[in-house]
Formats: sequence, C-alpha cells, structure tokens
Amino acid sequence: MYTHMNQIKEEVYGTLLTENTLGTHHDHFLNFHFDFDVDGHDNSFVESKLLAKSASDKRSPRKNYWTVVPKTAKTESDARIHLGSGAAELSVVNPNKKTKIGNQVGYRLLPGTVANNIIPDGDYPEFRCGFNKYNVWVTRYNKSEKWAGGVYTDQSRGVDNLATWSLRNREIENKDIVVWYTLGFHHVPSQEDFPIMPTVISGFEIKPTNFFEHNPTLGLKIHG
Ligand SMILES: [Cu+2]
Repeated sequence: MYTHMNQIKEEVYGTLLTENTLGTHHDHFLNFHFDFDVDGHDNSFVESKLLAKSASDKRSPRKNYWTVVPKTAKTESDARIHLGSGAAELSVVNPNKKTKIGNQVGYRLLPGTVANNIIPDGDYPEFRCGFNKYNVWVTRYNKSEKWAGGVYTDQSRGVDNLATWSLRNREIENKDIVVWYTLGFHHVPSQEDFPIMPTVISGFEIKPTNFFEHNPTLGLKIHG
C-alpha cells in the first residue's frame, strides 16, 4: 500500500499515479502492412541516405553540402531498418516505369513516432512481437504472410512471424514486395494519464514521389 512516493524504496515497475495505484511502464507497438504495387507488381525498395560532402568547387563560398545516396535493397536483410540513426528517405519505386523526364515512379514512407525495442531477446513478448526488432522491414509477397505477429500470436513461440519470414532473405529487387512499418512509443505513465488518459496522437504518411508529372492538385475542378 503506497500513499506517497517517499514510501517507495524498491523497484515498483511504474509511476505512482494516485494512492495505491501504479501506472506500469510499457510499450505500444503497432505494425502496418503495406502491399505496395506502384504502377505494377514489380517494385524495389530504396533507402536513400543523406550524407554530408565537402564542396570541391573552390569558387563556391560553401565548404560542405549534403547529397542523396540511394541504395536499392537486393534481399530482405538489406531492408531491415532502424530509424533514428541518421537522415534517410525510404521509398518504393517501380524501376520499370519512369516519368517523362526519367525519374523512377515511387511512393515514400514518412514515418511518425519512432520507438526502438529496448528489451533483449529471450522474453515471450519479444519473440511473439518480433516485428518490433526493426522499424521497417521489406519482404517478398507471400499470401500466407499477412499479420506481422503470425496467425496464433498469443500462444506463439515466435516461429511464424515477420522476424522469421525475413530470415529467409528472399530477393526483393524488382519483385512483388511488402513493406512493414512498426510505429511505437514507450509509455512512462504520469499523473495526467489518470483516471482516464488523454489522447496520444501519432501517424505517418505515404506520399507520392515522382509519381505524378507535376503537382496533381493543379487544374482540379472544385465543385461548390
Ligand atoms: Cu500506454
């Protein structure tokens, strides 16, 4: 029975929110499955890193700039991504379709809140929710691979989920691919979360990238 923080001397795994009520520390992980078909079935996943370079043109007053270094994932292991370690653009392109001026048509994933899994392997939630080992995964389309936690998640021993499918390391360049995005946040409860927690908002965007020839909202007819 705790009525004040000064009575808590041991690890209690949460925050005292009111008398005799602890809000336990926990995570929220939500996985989204995107079966992309950008202008056709065969697509590639491109991770473009934004890297600083020294300016070689001595006439420029600038010493440095940043450039875009795209890398197309060849197999599933190339597309296991931890967000938050450096700037990158994540896109799905159709390498067989180009705009009039020659850019590959694509869509970008603009992630929302990033939380990386803190718990090491070995606990049940970890192998049942193996999809939270990375923020983004890409797999080869397979009809039976629909839910990131597998079909029977509650009783699972982690043998049928996204983390194990990805170990097959199938080829994903210019193939029918699926992108999986794990959005998450760690939750250290505070007194404002009690007795009813206010809304927490997060989200992401899937945004056309060189998919249209120009701004598609131009010339839209507005019906009043
Ligand atoms: Cu929570």
